[in-house]
Amino acid sequence: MKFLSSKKTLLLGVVLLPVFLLLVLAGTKLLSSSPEYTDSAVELTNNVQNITIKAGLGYSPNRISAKASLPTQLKVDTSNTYDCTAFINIPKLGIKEYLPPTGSTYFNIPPQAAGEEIEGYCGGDTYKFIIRFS
Ligand SMILES: [Cu+2]
Repeated sequence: MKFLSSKKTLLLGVVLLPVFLLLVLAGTKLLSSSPEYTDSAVELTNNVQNITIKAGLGYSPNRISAKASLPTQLKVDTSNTYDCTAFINIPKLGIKEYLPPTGSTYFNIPPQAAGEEIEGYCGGDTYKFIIRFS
């Protein structure tokens, strides 16, 4: 009886330990994986960097990688946007304003040093975007 129960315990350990380790590993990976930064919304025209994001139930893209040391224009597009993203707050640029429900709004961003990040928030601080310069 005692032998059987210790064998059972061993079996349980053999089965559960890898499962446990796998879960820990998956959890660690999930925590360490940061959202992907994209430059798909960045376009260089006549040495001006144009960034276009869409506002409406979040900002898209919301992780943007841009080039440092370039004059930059941020274009925020709305299209029937009536949620909190229609209010935009970019503390570093001193911007706090309402966007039209539909349209394009342009903001000038002076050249940024490598490593700088500019964050923008919606009216309720629930949605956020980050432009990372490098
Ligand atoms: Cu919000």
